[in-house]
Amino acid sequence: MGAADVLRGNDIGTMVTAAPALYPHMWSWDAAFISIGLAHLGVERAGQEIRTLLAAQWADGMIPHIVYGDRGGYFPGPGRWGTAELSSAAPSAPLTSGICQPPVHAIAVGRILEVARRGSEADRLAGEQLVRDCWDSLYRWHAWLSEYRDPSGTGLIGVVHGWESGMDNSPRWDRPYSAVVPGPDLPSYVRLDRELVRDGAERPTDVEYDRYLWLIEEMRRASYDPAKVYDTCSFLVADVFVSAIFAVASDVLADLGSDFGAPASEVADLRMWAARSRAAVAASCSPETGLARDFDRRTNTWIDVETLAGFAPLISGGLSPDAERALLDELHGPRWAGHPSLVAKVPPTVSPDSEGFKSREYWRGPQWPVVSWLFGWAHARHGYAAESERLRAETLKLVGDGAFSEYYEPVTGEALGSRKQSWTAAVILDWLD
Ligand code: 2M8
Repeated sequence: MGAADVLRGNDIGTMVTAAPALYPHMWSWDAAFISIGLAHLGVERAGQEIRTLLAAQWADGMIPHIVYGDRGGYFPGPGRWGTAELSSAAPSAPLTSGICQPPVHAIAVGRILEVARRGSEADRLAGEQLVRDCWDSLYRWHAWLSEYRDPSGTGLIGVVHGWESGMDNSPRWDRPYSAVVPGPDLPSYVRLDRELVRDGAERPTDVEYDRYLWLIEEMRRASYDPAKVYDTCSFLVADVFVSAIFAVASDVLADLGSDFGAPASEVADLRMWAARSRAAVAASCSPETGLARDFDRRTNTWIDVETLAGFAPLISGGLSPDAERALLDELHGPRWAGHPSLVAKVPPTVSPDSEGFKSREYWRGPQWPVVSWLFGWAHARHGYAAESERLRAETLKLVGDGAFSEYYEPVTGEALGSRKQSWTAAVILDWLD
C-alpha cells in the first residue's frame, strides 16, 4: 500500500482521520500536515481539509486540537470535554476539544500554494483562493495565541496541557506534570488507546493519563475561558517548540498577507510576533548545552531536560551564524540523528545517550517522520539544502517498510504505535514529489 492509499483510506469525506482506529477524528496539527499530502492528490481536497478545520475554529480565534467526526471510538470524546455546554466561544457543530495544538497551519497553506502553483491553472486558482479564504482565520488564530498564551508579550507561547505541545509525554513535561495532582473527584474513565496499541509500553502510563484528565477537569471549571485557564490551570509552560513554530508560521502568514493584499496593520502584527518569538526562542538556549529550553511559568524555572524540542531555533532561526551551525551539527551529529546505534539518520525525540531515553515509548525516544519533515522543511527554508535532503532520504529509508507508522524504534527501525498514520503518509507524499 502506498502513501496515497493511506490518505484515501482514512478519508471519511470532509476529513481525513489522523489514523484509522487509534485516532478516528481530525487533529489540528495532523490536519495541517495531512493537507500538504493531499495537495499532491488534488489541491481542492487539500483546501477542503483546511476549511473543515477552520469551520471548527472557536469564536475567540482558537483552533481546537480535536474536531470530532460522527464516529466515537476515541477517549476523551466530546462529552468528556463538554466545550459546547460550558463555553459560548466553542462551536456546537462540529464538537471539539477545549485546547489547541502547535500552529503549523500557515506553513501548510504556504506549502499547498507552492504545490498548486506548479500544477494546472485550476490548481493554481484553487490554491490562491484557499489563501484568500483562510488568511483572516489564521490571523485570528495567531492573534489568539499572542493574546491568551503570551499575555505579557515575552515571545514564548504557553501551553496548558502536554497535549497542546503535540509531544504529549515528552520528558520535558515530567516536572511540570509532577505538580498536577488529580483530585479525588476526578470522574472515572476507561482508556481506549490501550486496547488498540497492543504493547502498552508504547503509550503513556495510567498515572500520566490521570493527570491529562485532571487538567480537563480544571479547564471545565474555568468554563474554557482562556484568561481564566491561563491563570488557574496547574500546568502552564512556555513551550519553546510551539513558540518556534509560531514564529516561522507568523512569517509565512505575513508573506502570504503581503502578497494577497491583507491589511498592513495585521501583516505588521505578524512580523512583530515572529520577531519577538524568534528572539525569545534564541534567548532560551542553555549556556551549557546550547539547546533551547521551555520555561515553567508555575514555578518560574527553566526546564533543563534535553529533548529534540531543544533544536527549536533551527525551526525559527535567529541565532548567530556560529551558534546556528553548532546546533545544526549537533542535531545531525553522533548524539542525535547521527548516533551510531540508529538504523536511519533521523533525529530521535530523545538522544539514546540521555538518561530519559526509552526506545519504544512514544515521545520519549522514538523517531517521528512528521517531526523530521518539519526540520527538513525548516532546513530548506534557512538554506541548509544538504541537511534537508539527508532528512528526506533517511526518513524514506525508515518508512520503507510501508507501514506508515506513527513512530519508529530508532535502534531496530521497528514500526510502533498506529499503522497507516495519516500524517506519516502525508509527509512521505510531499517528500516523494
Ligand atoms: C497524539 O496525541 C493524542 C492526544 O491529543 C493521543 O495520544 O491520544 C500526539 O502524538 C499528537 O501530537 C497527535 O496530534 C495525535 C494524533 O496523531 O496523537
